[in-house]
Amino acid sequence: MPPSNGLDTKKDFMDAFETIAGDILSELHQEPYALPESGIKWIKENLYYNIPGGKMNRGLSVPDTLECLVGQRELSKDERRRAVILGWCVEILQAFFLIADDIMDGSITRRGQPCWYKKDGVGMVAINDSFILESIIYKLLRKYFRQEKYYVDLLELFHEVTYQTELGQMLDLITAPEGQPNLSAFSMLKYKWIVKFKTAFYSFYLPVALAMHMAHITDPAAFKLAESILLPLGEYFQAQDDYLDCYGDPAVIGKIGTDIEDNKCGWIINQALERVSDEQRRVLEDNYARKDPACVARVKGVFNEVNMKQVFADYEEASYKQIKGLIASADSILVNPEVFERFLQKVYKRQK
Ligand code: GPP
Ligand code: MG
Ligand code: MG
Ligand code: MG
Repeated sequence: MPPSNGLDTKKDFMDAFETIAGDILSELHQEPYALPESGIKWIKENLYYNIPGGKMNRGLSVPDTLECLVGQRELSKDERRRAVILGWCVEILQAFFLIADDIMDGSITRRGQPCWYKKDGVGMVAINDSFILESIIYKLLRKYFRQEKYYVDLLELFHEVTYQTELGQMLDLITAPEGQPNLSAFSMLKYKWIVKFKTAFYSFYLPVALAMHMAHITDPAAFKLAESILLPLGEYFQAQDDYLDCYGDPAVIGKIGTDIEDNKCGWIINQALERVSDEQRRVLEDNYARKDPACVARVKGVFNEVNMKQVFADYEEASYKQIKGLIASADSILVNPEVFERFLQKVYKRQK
């Protein structure tokens, strides 16, 4: 369930963005940076264009999780403020990934506006802009957490999760060579590996693990338990993303799907391959990975013939039950299961 004070939390969260952006820009005004005004303007636009504007589920879940973890008492003002900063660090990591991912995937829109690299005058400067966002995470961690005993844990966590995501992105890309469909290179096993690494660690494990560090949890078994529920939840979340890439409404999801054109080893194609006849498989082989709308339509035609909407609806129910089961059997002494329940409710049957 969302927290009872959900609305205030969102407002607090947005207010903190202004503080963070102010921190970054004012440091750049001063020595040793003394960044020329054109650079200040550019970074400001990078920050405001790319960081806010999403669902902010990942970021909001840091204070939300911390609240669950401390149990009965209220968070102090300082604890909340710092959990919110960590939440923004997750959102900044996400913005860094998305700028780069949209270039690699050749995407057109994101969050209902042109992808950053597609904007007039931006182009490949976007690559460097994504690197800058990554660096800003470490500026903020240093500014707000350097004195904490768990500072190194935060650094190591961000570094490890970034590495995991990059490995996932790598396999996502090399399994999808441009214009060269090879459907026999796909499998559900490979799919599960890709999505665990490219999505689940940073989107689900990271926000919870950050809050756990803030709550001074140190038992490795507690982190393992969190992983054992959040990684399957992340897999289900990415399957939804893949489903929405094909069947979602661009006006609602804020992006135009490219997975079929991009030869992606996604959830729908893998599931369809388990259900097609030889003839349907040939249609997929001849039309997958082609940037021609008629080819995309033929691929979608086969998906419809093998009932992928229903297959996904069944998968969604089965995933929900599976994750409910994981939560029910989790050791509640290690982590309050409400942490996982809130996440599950946020993503179950999402349309965007
Ligand atoms: C989601 O894949 C995965 C990412 C955004 C991680 C990118 C990682 C990098 C190291 C750049 P996706 O392409 O399906 O996402 P979307 O549908 O939002 O484009
Ligand atoms: Mg993408
Ligand atoms: Mg991608
Ligand atoms: Mg996608």
